[in-house]
Amino acid sequence: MKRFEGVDFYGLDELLSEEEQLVRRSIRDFVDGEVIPVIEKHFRDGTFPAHLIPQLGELGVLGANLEGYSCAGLNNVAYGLIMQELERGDSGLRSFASVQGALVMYPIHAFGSEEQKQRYLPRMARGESIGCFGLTEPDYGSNPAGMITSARKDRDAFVLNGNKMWITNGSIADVALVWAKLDGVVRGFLVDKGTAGFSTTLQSGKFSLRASVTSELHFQECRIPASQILPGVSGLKGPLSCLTAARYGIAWGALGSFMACYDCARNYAMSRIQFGKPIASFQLVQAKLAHMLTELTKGQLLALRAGRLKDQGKATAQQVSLAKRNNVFHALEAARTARDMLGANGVTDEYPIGRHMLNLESVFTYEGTHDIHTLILGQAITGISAFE
Ligand code: TGC
Ligand code: FAD
Repeated sequence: MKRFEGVDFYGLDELLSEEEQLVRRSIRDFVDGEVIPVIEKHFRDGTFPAHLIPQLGELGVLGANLEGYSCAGLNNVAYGLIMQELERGDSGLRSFASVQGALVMYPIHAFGSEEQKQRYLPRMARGESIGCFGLTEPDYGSNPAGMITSARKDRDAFVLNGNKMWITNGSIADVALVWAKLDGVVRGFLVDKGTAGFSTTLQSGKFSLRASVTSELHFQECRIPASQILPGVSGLKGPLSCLTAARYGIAWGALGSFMACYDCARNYAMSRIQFGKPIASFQLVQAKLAHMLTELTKGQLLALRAGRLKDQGKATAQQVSLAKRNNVFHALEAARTARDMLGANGVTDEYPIGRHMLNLESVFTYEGTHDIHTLILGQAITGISAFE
């Protein structure tokens, strides 16, 4: 199989450290060797390649940018490059890693008690325990502030009631981080698999992220020890700061899908003959490739700068929104263009483009829809919130 060599039109590799390039190489090789050979079948069958989880742990992918507790402690650019390479394989694999690392391990690391950190983080870093993040509800997606799921204190316990929907990893998770209102204030609760009153159902019928588990979570008088509340945060900024961590990874991840589509379309255009010539020789086809490469390069610059700012502790949530919004939009646009460039072959799963294109429809919607990020930027520009 041909080794993927990346796309670097602007010499950005010169801005990466040796360690960052090594990390990227190891995940790139893993994706070429272990993911790409099996992913189309998983997508077709609607199954998650769970056999890869121990290797993700060994490679240090899970919670890679966290310090201590068996986490790799990499910088945010190396972490971003990991997300990029995983999503070049499949958005479902990157989703798994995003949820595990940014949406469950990060909040335990940032807001958990020492006992919670010791109990959950090392096993999650090794891939021995899986997490899911329950924020979205059937009636509250873009507006999580309205959530209905509630918690009430009862002696030495909290009792949860409500339903969460569209939860990645839900049915395979050992622990669910569930956001619920306690006396009207949003709080995070760690609910272990098997707790009485907690059940999950698999959501089927997806044409997108088929190689990823998506579930509903149900809580009915679900009683958890009082020690399972995240002590370090209250209010909506708890879940929203997790989202900022995950959206950063998605800004990089989308570049992986983008590169896979660009690379495939370019190779196809070079070898597909019509009217006696490779289609790559036609000006309209070249224009499509030029547009893709331009947007890919701009997206790479954005992601790299966001990573350097994050490493300096200076990246704002609004800057992350801009990068997620831009990079996912252009990755999806490129996937659709690449699909067109392959003609009828673009609608088969002999090529990865259709799968990336369908996956990116979810990525466009989750972690804040494109329009929600537009409004976050609108507020940053004008100082006026469109949500109130
Ligand atoms: P608002 O009044 O603006 O803010 C409430 C409090 O939160 C703070 N805050 C943030 N903190 C950290 N990071 C952010 N991005 C933050 N945004 C806001 C804010 O400062 C405030 O703090 P305080 O101390 O004053 O209380 O909240 P709002 O209710 O007006 O909502 C704003 C809005 C609409 C932007 C927000 O609700 C939003 O982002 N909605 C989108 C929901 C979303 O993205 N859901 C994703 C669910 S998880 C998922 O999709 C996983 S997919 C699997 C995968 O990742 O692969
Ligand atoms: P809605 O909020 O109903 O939005 C519908 C449309 O209305 C969108 O176009 C939106 O942009 C638009 N809209 C909404 N409000 C406004 C406004 N004020 N102004 C203008 N337009 C507006 N959630 C989790 O908590 N955990 C997970 O692990 C998770 N994984 C997911 C996996 C998949 C495969 C998918 C598809 C979703 C996942 N989600 C998860 C849920 C995801 O975060 C939500 O789907 C997303 O936040 C949007 O919510 P919604 O689907 O209810 O759409």
